This record gives sequence, structure tokens and C-alpha cells, in this order.
Amino acid sequence: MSKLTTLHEFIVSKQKDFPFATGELSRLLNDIALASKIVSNDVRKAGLVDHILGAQGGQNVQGEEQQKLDVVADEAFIRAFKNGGEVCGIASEENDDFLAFESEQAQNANYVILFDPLDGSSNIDVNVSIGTIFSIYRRVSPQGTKATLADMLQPGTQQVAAGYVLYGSSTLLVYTTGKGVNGFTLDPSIGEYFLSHPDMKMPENGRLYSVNEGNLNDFDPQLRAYLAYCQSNENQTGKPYSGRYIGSLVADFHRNLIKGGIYIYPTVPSAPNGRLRLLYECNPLAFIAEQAGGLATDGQRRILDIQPTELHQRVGFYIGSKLMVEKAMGLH
Ligand code: AFP
Repeated sequence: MSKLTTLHEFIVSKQKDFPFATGELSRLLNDIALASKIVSNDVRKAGLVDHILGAQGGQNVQGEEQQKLDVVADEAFIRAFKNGGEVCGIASEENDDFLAFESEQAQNANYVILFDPLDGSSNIDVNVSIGTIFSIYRRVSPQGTKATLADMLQPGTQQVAAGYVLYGSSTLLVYTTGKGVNGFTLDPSIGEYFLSHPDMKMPENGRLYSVNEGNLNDFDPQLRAYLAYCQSNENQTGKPYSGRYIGSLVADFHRNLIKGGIYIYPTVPSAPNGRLRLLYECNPLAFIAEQAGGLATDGQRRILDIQPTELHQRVGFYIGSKLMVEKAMGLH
């Protein structure tokens, strides 16, 4: 049997790719892994909590308030980042404003992290895959001071690392530091992540498209024409593509990353800026997609080039296999 590589071993072995690495980023990735195991454990018990012990948001048998799982996840990650001391501040999709940590160690830290603690949380009740998405930047404010909004509002090109954890049929952590994409599967019996998807590559082309077609009447003519192309016999495979839409971005993205496909959440009149958040969802997944050979745009611009102007900024989102995104953009 070949030797298994744990996430920790892998992170340590990659530290030498960064000549001036101090180990801070490696420790931060380990903090993420730790928090994700806690959340994974909570996610696995969600049905039990809801249907046997009392609904989340309601009271448990001891009469205590049950917290919603997205709040539980948010707190688990924030606690890990606060205790770890590797970031000076965080921004989370769950909170209106960013958080600048007060401790001296945190103020001397070099990184900030932005994350969506539990993406696709409306799927929790129906036992469908959900995930955590994260994005790491070097701070732009001086070391030894508190994190600022400018640390958070950096374009995606400045990401040092990004990744996601998918709480699916197994728990999988996928991340990049800009040198390819690797995936690790959690062995829940021993609480350890093992390298299971080395050097992930997104197929250049695919035949899966993921879009909420309930919004079809609101789509612009170019997108409707692209979807008609996907559904026709005129595409490059000579038969209609398959529509696959979970409504959990991480899960939809992950499937398309492995099998080849495109995920689309465009701007529509009811959501003129799109639905998905640039900082917590689109930038990290765009970084991973590009590292795996795919593409991500908002319909006009490369996602990673967009200069954010606010924390919870939304954008239209086209992400996936290179040739499919190019085709959807009308480039072919
Ligand atoms: P929730 O976290 O509220 O479930 O939102 C999930 C999400 O941000 C993303 O994961 C989905 O792809 C997208 O929204 C689904 O949106 P629609 O329900 O409008 O299709």
C-alpha cells in the first residue's frame, strides 16, 4: 500500500515553495482544518438536532436555545482564527462588518481571512451538501496595528490562498496557494484529512450546466441563447447537456470541477448585481477554478480583477470549464 499523506504533512512539505515563509500561513491552514472538523461533526448531527432533540433556532430538551448551524459554524471558525493568532482580522458572510482582533499577537499577524461559514445553508433541512468557503490575503495595513477595511477590500488577484470544505457524502477540503489545487478527504474515525485529490484539473470542456432555470424569463438574450445551445443537439457533443443544480454553490462547483461543467448565477432584474458575494464566494472559487485550468467571470470581467468597493458586494457569476465559460461569454 502506498503511503498516505496527511493534510498537515502536505502543508509542511509545501512551505518550502514560499522562500520567506514563516509557517504562519501553514498554521492558518491548520486552523481552518481544525474548525472544519468541528463544523463537520455538527453538520453530521444536524438532522438529529432538528428532528429528535428539537429544531435549531428552537429549544432543546433542557430548555436551552439551539443555535442555527450557520451561526455555530461562524463561531467555530472565528474562535479558531482568534485562538490561532495568525490573522489580524476576519470578514464573514454572516456578519455585517469585519472584525479586527485586539490581541498583540493578532495585530502583529500578516494575514486576513474572509469566509462564508456555511454556504447553501437553506439545504441543511433537506440533508443536502453544504460547505465552507475561504479566502486569505496578506494585510495591506501596517503590522502591529488593527486590521482595516482596506485589508478586506483587495481584488482576488491578491489572494494568497483560498479553498472550501464540502460537507457531502464525505467531508472534503480543497485548497490552493497559487501552485495548483489539492483535495483532502476527512477520515472521521480518526479525525484526519488525507490527500485524496492531488493536483486537481478541471476538464477543459464538459457537458453539465448548473443554473437556476426558474429565473429563465429574466435572463438576458445571450444567456438564453447559451442555454438553448446547451439543450440542443447542435453543441459539440451532438446531444443535450445535462442540467445539474443543487443550489449549494460549493457542491455545484465541486462537481463541475471534477466532471467538467459550468455554473451560472447571472445578474437579473430582481438581483441587478447578482446574488453571490464577491469576497466570500466568487473570489475564492475563481482562484481555485483558474488554478485548475478553468475560468470565472461576471459576464464582462475576470472575477479576480474586480476591485471590491464593499464587504458584501454581489456580482454575476459564470464559472467552470474554460471552453464552456468562453462559449457562454460568446467568445466562440
Ligand atoms: P443559502 O446559503 O441562502 O442557501 O444560499 C446559497 C447560495 O448562495 C449558493 O450556494 C447557491 O448556489 C445559490 O445561493 C442558490 O440561489 P437560488 O436559490 O436563487 O438558486
